[in-house]
Amino acid sequence: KPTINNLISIIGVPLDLGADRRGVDMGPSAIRYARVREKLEELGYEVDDKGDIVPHRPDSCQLDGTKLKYLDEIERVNTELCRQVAAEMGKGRFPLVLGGDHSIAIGTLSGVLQHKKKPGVLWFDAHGDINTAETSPSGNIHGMPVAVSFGRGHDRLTGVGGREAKLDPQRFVMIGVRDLDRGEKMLLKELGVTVYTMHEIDMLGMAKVMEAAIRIVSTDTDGVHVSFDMDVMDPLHAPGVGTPVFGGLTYRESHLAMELIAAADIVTSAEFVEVNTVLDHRNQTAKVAVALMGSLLGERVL
Ligand code: 4U7
Ligand code: MN
Ligand code: MN
Ligand code: MN
Repeated sequence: KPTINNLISIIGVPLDLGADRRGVDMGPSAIRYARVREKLEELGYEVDDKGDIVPHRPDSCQLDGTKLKYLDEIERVNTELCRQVAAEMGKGRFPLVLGGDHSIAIGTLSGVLQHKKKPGVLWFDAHGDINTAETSPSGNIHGMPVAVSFGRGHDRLTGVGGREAKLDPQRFVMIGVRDLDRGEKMLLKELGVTVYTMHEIDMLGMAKVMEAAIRIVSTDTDGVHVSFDMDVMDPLHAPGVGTPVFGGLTYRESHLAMELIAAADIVTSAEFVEVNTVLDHRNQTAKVAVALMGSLLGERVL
């Protein structure tokens, strides 16, 4: 089993203020309804569901004097998420965070950084999520968590969990990317992040890509975090996401990636985000998310 003690803590974050479209706030409920706890218990884990970190809903879009939408509330929720992730890891438990929009990675990663000095990160996403206030075309904070985790971006976001606890871009790998803004391309190159776009996955195949990715995040690191944005998958397989992009991972490619991470026995925390129930069909995307969690945490056919 990939986790140290077979203990998993589920933390739900029904936040959608980081995205333009409403609906990801129901993600944690949809994932629970798709029987995440039962799946993990079948695999032999002891599961503690900590419930949700509930955001306050502002009456209107707060601009807080900056271009960043809902900065106040997103900072508050992520500060609390950071605290909870750190507390669970402090008890030797594996945090499994359910989103919610991807801005919650700010809190998850800063929580992980309270315990791990040099974690590796596997970031599955159609997008780079490495915008700053200066480069963002939308002002939506779910497009910024990667920049924030490297210490780039608004003070109030980089301050969550402390300004010193930041990730090393050398230990960060993106997989499945196919939609980057201008400023994101520049920052990715400047920082030297490894990016396996859909092109590399087509050329090499998922098995080879994951072999290389796993080598990077498990060399000279003290843990690995998996951040899985459901929009990395093709909208055919995961229609319930806020920002769908054609040409994504198939059902099997995403499972193979999870299975290879499980086999490498490296993962110490994970989050699954951006399930949008309003756009989903019969909870399909939440069910796929739960199936992927199973594979990541050691489920096998035989
Ligand atoms: B997600 C975008 F402009 N790059 O910054 C932006 F295309 O967490 C999209 O990956 C961000 O879903 C998508 O608003 C954030 C846009
Ligand atoms: Mn994302
Ligand atoms: Mn995305
Ligand atoms: Mn999205």
